[in-house]
Amino acid sequence: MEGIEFRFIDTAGIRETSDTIENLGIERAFEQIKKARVVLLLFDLDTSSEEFVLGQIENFEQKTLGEGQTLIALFNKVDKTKSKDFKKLKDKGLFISAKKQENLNELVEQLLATVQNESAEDQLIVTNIRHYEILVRCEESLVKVEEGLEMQIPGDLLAMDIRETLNLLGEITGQISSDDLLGNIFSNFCIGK
Ligand SMILES: Nc1nc2c(ncn2[C@@H]2O[C@H](COP(=O)(O)OP(=O)(O)OP(=O)(O)O)[C@@H](O)[C@H]2O)c(=O)[nH]1
Ligand SMILES: [Mg+2]
Repeated sequence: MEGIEFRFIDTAGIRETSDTIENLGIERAFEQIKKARVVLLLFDLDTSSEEFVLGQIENFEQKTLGEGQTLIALFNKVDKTKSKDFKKLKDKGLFISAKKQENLNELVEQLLATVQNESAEDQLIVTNIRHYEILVRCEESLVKVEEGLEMQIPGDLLAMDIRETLNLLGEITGQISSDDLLGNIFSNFCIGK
């Protein structure tokens, strides 16, 4: 969707049952859920009460899902329930009809939004080799700071490593222009006249 690849995994339906085989399927469903970035929790509106649905959503949010996982509740079969008004579910998920393909564009939008948020927050891409090298050196000096803290070395020595990190970051943000930086520019770019 929009050039982003999604991999959907269809699991067994989750419900209380004493059937051994079905329970194995449900166990597998929970294993997949643990690994998912987005969980689509699909309800059959035609046969579920609002209280049941709300309870399940809360249960998932509090007990099943971990950090960074997004839950999208889907209330399916709206084509069959046109006359009913599900007031308590209004802001809790999307009302769709898989069969009649109703409101699926809204689902696509929400899926894309979760991925776009993730890439903005978690996936900073460093495109410049000079920046990359500086960030590697930043990490080295921060590790030194961390080790220094553990060994309880004097503050002024710690400050030197912290200063070093700041200077390095300054080379990216443009706050300092060291000879190294100029050397780097002259060796990587052809600057004439
Ligand atoms: N009216 C209506 N029927 C639907 C809709 N979505 C699914 N169904 C029907 O519901 C029945 C069950 O659909 P399935 O896709 O097999 O449901 P499932 O939850 O995957 O079932 P299992 O794989 O057996 O766990 C089928 O008869 C579908 O045609 C919908 O939006 N509206
Ligand atoms: Mg199925």
